[in-house]
Amino acid sequence: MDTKQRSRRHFLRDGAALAGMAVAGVRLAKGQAQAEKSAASVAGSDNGEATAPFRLFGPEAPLYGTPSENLQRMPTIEYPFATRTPQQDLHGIITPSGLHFVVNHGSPTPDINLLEHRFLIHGMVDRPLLFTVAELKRLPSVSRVHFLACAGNSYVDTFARKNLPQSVQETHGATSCSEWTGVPLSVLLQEAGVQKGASWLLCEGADLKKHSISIPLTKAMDDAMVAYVQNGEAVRRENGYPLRLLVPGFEGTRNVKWLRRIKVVDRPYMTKWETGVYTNLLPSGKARWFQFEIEPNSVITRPSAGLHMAGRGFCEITGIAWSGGGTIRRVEVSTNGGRTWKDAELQHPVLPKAHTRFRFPWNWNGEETVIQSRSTDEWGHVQPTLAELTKIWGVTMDFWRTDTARIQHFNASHPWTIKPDGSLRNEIW
Ligand SMILES: Nc1nc2c(c(=O)[nH]1)N[C@H]1C(S)=C(S)[C@@H](COP(=O)(O)O)O[C@H]1N2
Ligand SMILES: [Mo]
Repeated sequence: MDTKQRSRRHFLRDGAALAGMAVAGVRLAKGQAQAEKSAASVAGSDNGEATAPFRLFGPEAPLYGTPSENLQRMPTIEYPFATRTPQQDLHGIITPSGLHFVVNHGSPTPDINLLEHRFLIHGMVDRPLLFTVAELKRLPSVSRVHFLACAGNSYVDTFARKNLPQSVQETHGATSCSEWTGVPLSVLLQEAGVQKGASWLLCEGADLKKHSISIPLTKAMDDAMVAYVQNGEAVRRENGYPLRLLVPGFEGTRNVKWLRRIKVVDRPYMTKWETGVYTNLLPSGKARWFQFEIEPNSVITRPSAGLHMAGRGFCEITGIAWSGGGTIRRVEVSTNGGRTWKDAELQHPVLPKAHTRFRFPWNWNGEETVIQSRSTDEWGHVQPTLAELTKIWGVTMDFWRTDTARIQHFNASHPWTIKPDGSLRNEIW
């Protein structure tokens, strides 16, 4: 019997066993058909027959594997070159590289030749240095798990798209977490010899519009790195191949992709991205700016808006928490619209400046309710509710709703409403 026949037999036998299970059986069969269809197209089968999934195993497997289930990033409305992570479909704390969110500021991902790429350190240094990627890879390296979050995460689409159907992918899809490997920036700066009086770095990418931004020297000497690996393999092109700056815990925009130049300087350079865009103009006419660190944040990823409750009874509430300030110490969950809070369980490892997975066992009684989470980091900073954040910023609720406002560093506890019919909605309003 060849593999094809054997697989078909198993399929028939299992199918027969499931036939007795009314609803679940039908669903599974449907899902299986879907999986076969996508597997068939991945494997290049021309007829898509029932044995197709088995062609992905064994010697016929593609040399570079393909995902078993076809999850997808989704495009955003604010940038043409931006996509979001499907948080509702992910487990644990690592974001698969192919699902890491992307934000390009108006430039397409550059097609950089590995051998031709150069990285320059100059400015207030004793010895300007020019590296090839191979030369960087000869230097001492480190691997660390860190989240990367756009400062616009958890706001932009939450409010700007208020009339559209929403999911956690839209509201919180601009944070992802990877194991990054690279050279500590402190090693490179020590090699270059930073001169007295230097206090900032101007960092520049090789994209068409040369994204550039200032980093304080103290942070660069602390835990920043020039990364060339993401989750064990070369950084994805859309995430900065062949080199990206990683500034753990700092807003995404400081993490320059396609890094080609660091100039050591004695002041911030007031680039477009730190003055005009990643700032918050307040009603008073003053602006919040140079806010580097991502504050304590968290969101329930399952169940969340757009998903459907499987029925009343047991439901594991799960989600992610993160803080640029360091390690998450505590996550609390409320299942009654914020009236009372209970501790969720933190899944180990709980790593500094990384996504932390939390779980909370719950029984849904079938009634309408609101569920949400809030995190506390190692500094004791607590993620605020929307009312609390409004107070902290000294604004009114209207401020969040102004269509023209681009709000950065929004970290209010995010509520999902569960309707009696089991549907989940985003009703932060
Ligand atoms: N060269 C370059 N670096 C960049 C950007 C860019 O447009 N060009 N976007 C920044 C912004 S706003 C964010 S949020 C992060 C996103 O990183 P990712 O696309 O790898 O998720 O990259 C930052 N680094
Ligand atoms: Mo960003």
